[in-house]
Order: sequence, then C-alpha cells, then structure tokens
Amino acid sequence: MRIDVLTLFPDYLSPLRLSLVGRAIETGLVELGVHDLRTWTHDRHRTVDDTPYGGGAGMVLRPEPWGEALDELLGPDTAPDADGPRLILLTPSGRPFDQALAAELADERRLLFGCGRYEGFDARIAEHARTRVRTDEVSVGDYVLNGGEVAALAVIEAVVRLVPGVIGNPESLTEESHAPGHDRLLEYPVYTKPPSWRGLDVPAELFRGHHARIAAWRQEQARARTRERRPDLLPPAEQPVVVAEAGPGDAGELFTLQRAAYLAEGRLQGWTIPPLVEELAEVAAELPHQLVLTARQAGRLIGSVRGRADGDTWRVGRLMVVPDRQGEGLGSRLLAAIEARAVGCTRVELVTGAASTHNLAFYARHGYTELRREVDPASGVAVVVLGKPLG
Ligand code: JD8
Repeated sequence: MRIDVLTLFPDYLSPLRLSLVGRAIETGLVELGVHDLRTWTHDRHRTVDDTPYGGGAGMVLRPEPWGEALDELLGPDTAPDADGPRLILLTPSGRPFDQALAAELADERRLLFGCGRYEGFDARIAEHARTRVRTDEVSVGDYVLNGGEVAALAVIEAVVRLVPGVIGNPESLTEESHAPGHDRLLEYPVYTKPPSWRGLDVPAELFRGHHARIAAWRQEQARARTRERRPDLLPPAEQPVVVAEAGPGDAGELFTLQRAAYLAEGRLQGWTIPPLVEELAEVAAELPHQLVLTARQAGRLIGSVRGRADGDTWRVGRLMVVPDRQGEGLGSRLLAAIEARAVGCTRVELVTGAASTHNLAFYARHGYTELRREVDPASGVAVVVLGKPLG
C-alpha cells in the first residue's frame, strides 16, 4: 500500500515510522510519503492561508497549493477510478471513521491524506478533488482538534494494521472490538502475572482452566462492559429502556403510540374513546399541562404515561405500551415511575374502561381499588375510577 500525506507539519507524522507501522514501512508492505504543503507555494512567505470570504474568525486554507499538490501526486487530468488512489480529507464535518471504514481503506492500493489547519479547507478543494480522485471527508470523532494530523495518524494506524502481513497473527484481528462481523461487544478484561497485585486479585474463573467457562465468563464480562459503557452497540432489544420526561418533539410519536396502544381498547370500548379520536394537535397541546414520561429503547418510543396534580390527588392517565412490547413489565415500570413523581399528593387516581378486564386486573395487582363507576362524558363509554393512597 502506498500512503501520501499532505500537511503543514510533516514532523507530526514521524510517529508512523515507529512500531508496527514503522516495521510495515521497513518491510515494504507500506510505502509512506509525507509532503509539506508549502512545497506548492510560490510567494516569499510561502502563504497557504487567507481570510474567509463573508467574514468570520481565523484563516482558511487557500485552494491553489492543494490543486498543484494533487497535480503532482496524482499526475495530470486523472478521473476518479475504483482501482485508483483514494483521497481522505480529515475534517470535523466528515463522515465518522470506524472499523468498517478502516477495513474498506485497508483494501486500497493507494491512499492520500489531506491534513488541514486553521479554520479548515476552502470548500472548493474537496469539490475539485472529487473530479480527479475518489474523495472522502472523514472525521475521527465528535471533538475538535487543531488540525488533521492527529486524525491522520489514527486513521493510518487503524488501516495499516489491517493490511495483510502487517499483524503477525491475523486471528487476533477478528477478536477485537468493533471488528466487522464481530459481535459489536467491547473487549473483555484481560489479566497477566502476578495473580495478586496491590490487593487486587485476578478473577478465579481464569485459573480454573475450564475453557468453556472462561469463554462464558469473558463473554459476560464483555457484555456487561458494553451495557455499561456503550449500550448503543448492543442489539436494540438488549439496550436499556430509558424513562424520561417528554418534550414537545415527542408529540408526533406519542400520538402514533396512542393510536396503536388504544386499538385494543377501542375494540372493547368503542372507537369513540378519547385516545382514539384525539388529533395530533390535541396531544401536543396537552404536553405542557401534564408530566408526561416516555420509555425509549435504542431511540424507539415504546411506552408512555402521564400525571397531573389535582389538589392532593395525583391523576394518572394514558399509560400505554406499544403492542409488540406488551407483557414485558414495561407498564408496571411506567406506573411506578409516574407514581414516584406524585410530589405533594397523598393519593393517586386513574380511569380505565369498565370492559377492560385486563387493565382492571393489572391495576388491582398494583394496589388500586375501585372508587366508582361512571360514564365518560366525552365518549359515553362506561369507565371505572380506581385509586390508592400514596406513601
Ligand atoms: C482537520 C483544521 C481545526 C476545526 C476550527 C479548530 C478530524 N475529529 C476531528 N476533530 N477535529 C478535526 C480536525 C480539525 C481541523 C482540521 C480535522 C483542520 N482543524 C479547526 C474546525 C473549527 N478549528 C477532526 N478528522
């Protein structure tokens, strides 16, 4: 693999000549060229930047030196080619760099890296480059660096170590976190001698020599770490359910959840029950007037409930769970969560359909007793008012 780096600070890339990447260069598996952008300036001050059109702080990288650098590194009038070079422009506004992209780039024969500084590149640099070479604008993470060099170091190391022959035991590559096809779990904790250090012992499981048990222990450790540190990596159904206060932005999803969750009630009580006739605007308008909790898993709204104080009575309503997730205890969790928010109230009351035997049994299991039966004025449906003391 041939790698060329364009930068204003060539020395920043010196670490690439160390360790694993350094050996890959020594053994010829990788060729590395680091180029000072000022090589392609022609004025006494070797100027590479200028003030931004439209005003604003800082300086912007001029396009001309980049154009001439590409002319020299790519050769005249090239076109983007699947087998040709690929240009990576590092920028905080780029597509996220990850292991999958690293694996993709490791299959390339030639990579060029453009490291910017100041406020970044004149936007025409990427626009022009795309007419000459496959070009990706890539970011290494949602934090701000002072330039692209550190990012290029990270990308180059992540790519070169995947080049066949660079890592002695390619097996180890498949075991790693984030490796494509790997179970997206973080790595399990590893230990070496001494068996006890500063009062900290190596877990006994690792001494028992029972490989299947060790593998199971490691899997569970990896899963626990992932749950704790990177739940977003877990399959949606394994991700934590997050209960939080709703915001105005939740109105649409709440409206849709309401329609889906109350269909069964509609079949039982009639289609005129308020949850099925309320329009989106009414749902949205109600949000500021009540405490509305949402339950989300991997971003998906799977349940909700609301409560409002009426004197010393906490009135709970719209307890709902998406049909495909009912029967998993989410309703109980939401009910407990909204009851816990009944600050200053001594009792809680709610209403459910008189024909909803399932709901009536559910609330009875949670300590609610029947207070009275009445007809819901809005829908004319028979309902039961249930209640229980709080605290
Ligand atoms: C290239 C100039 C600095 C960025 C004004 C600070 C990547 N993940 C990443 N974070 N930051 C960069 C990055 C920052 C760069 C340049 C990459 C060129 N800067 C600028 C915009 C705000 N200064 C990056 N990959």
